[in-house]
Amino acid sequence: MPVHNADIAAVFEEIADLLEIEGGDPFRIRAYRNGARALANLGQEAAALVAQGADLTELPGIGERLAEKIQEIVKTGHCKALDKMRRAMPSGITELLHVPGLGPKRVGTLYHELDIHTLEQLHRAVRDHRVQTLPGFGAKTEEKIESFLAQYKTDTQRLKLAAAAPYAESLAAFLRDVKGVVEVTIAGSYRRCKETVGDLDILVAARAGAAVMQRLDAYDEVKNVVAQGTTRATVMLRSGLQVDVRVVRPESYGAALHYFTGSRAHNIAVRRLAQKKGLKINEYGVFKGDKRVAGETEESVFESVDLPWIAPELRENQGEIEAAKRGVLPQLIELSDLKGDLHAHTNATDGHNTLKEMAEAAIRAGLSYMAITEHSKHLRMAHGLDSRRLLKQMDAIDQLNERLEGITVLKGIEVDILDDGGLDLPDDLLGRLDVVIGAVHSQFHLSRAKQTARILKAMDHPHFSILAHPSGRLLQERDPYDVDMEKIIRHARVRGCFLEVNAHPERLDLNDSHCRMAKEEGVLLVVDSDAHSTLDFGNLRFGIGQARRGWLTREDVLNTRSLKEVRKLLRATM
Ligand code: DGT
Ligand code: CA
Ligand code: CA
Repeated sequence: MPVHNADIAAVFEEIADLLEIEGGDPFRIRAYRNGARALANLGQEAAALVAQGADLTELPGIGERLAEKIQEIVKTGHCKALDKMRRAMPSGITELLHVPGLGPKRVGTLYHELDIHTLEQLHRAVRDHRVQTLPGFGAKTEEKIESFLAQYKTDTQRLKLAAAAPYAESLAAFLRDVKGVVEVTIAGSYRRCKETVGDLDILVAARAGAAVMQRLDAYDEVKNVVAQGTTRATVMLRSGLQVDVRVVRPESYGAALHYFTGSRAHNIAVRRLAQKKGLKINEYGVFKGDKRVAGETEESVFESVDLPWIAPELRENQGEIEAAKRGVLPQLIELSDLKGDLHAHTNATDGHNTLKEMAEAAIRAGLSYMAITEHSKHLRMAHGLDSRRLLKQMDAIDQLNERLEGITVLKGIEVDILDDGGLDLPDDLLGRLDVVIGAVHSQFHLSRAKQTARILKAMDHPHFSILAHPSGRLLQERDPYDVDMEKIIRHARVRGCFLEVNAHPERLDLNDSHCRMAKEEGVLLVVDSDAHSTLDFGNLRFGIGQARRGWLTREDVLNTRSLKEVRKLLRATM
């Protein structure tokens, strides 16, 4: 049974949650959370490391206790300690943690004070206004919980792209190994790099479907088969992810790929073009009467309606067909175009690795420059830097640059934008840095007018160069703050500063449509990892996916440029 890092991480998260609900030792809780995070970001499968007999305690964030548990989970598929904890708590209590505003501590209160351990019970309690009187709660929290529960069902069924990726890729790899299979592609919203996916759509080219269906049944992660025929199946994975599998003959592969990649709106628009030419497009091919005229490749499908191939990320019927007709499709940016990363943290604040480790990881990620941009002092939770500590880090970076070959480390800061639009560190110090990233980490609930004014004011600061995660959203957790993004984008152009496409899987911020808006306004974007560990550079691919959905080319992105050019452009903002 293949055990993925995400499975082990989920066990650790659940242990931490249960400990915290119980009111357990904070250090132990933190250890499990760090471990979960380290695993989720690990570049390789822990199971493989166990198989090689590697010393797991050498991984960041993994101590003796966690290493033992990883071994146990990989070998047995279970964690006895978790099983025991689950027996001691009502099953499903951790579900409550998905409610915004409810951390393990508050869930503990709900459980101990009102014996609430299901969403149903919670819903009833908020309706009866029994929650607002509990210690640590209030009328506002209660309202928030109620409005969330009202729309709960529709939201949680989708999975973040990065969370779906390991499941999608390992199932695709499994199917590729089946005898007679020619090709496998993960289609649907996954291929279009949407930030969340509702289900996976896996397309298989094979001469006979039955063998594929049989093997699919044997896949260990399949929890149950929802529906199955000889060429199609819908299965539910243990992770809760639903997968549609379709098998087609190789001569239909391109047509099926186009059909199952979607989006629906794009498909309809393409079919309409076909109708005008007296053609019919379906998932089996392009037909003129009964005669198949195309369909083996996607290119042939597009060609049949006189279009060039359109990248999946653009297929949302948002003007891509017109652009294709006019021959002005953008040449989309690729991961390999990135030359540097301008947003990363070290263990001087809330990162996990040292300066040197981060720089070495950036080299391994193929980058030739990177900026270290720690949090500033206002962000106490992250142990943000004050002037003295920043100066010390600047010295350390100078020293590292002298010794280290293969990369240049730039000096930066992710400085807090204060409530009044000021920046959290003195001007003369900011002026000595290579890059100043401004970020909103507080006061998310200001009115639109106030929030916009606050950010515009920060951007006016003489040393401001990049606006970090401009909307402040956390996918499925926190809505973007209310702000006039058009105004911010226009202001960025006037000021000559840049907007970030933060590649963190929970952020993907700016989003696709704002990327496109910025591009049209002539504002350069910066695709950054916001790395907090050496493993996080792997997230850049998701930022690139978002950038591609936003029609961005290499030219639209600052950090595809050489260090020399980037320095010049950054200096112009200072
Ligand atoms: P999701 O799963 O909600 O993240 O979004 P998609 O785009 O993956 O949608 P899904 O899984 O329902 O279907 C996958 C693709 O298959 C979809 O993008 C287009 C195609 N498709 C499915 N059903 C229909 C349909 O009734 N009409 C058309 N034109 N296309 C369809
Ligand atoms: Ca889908
Ligand atoms: Ca589907």
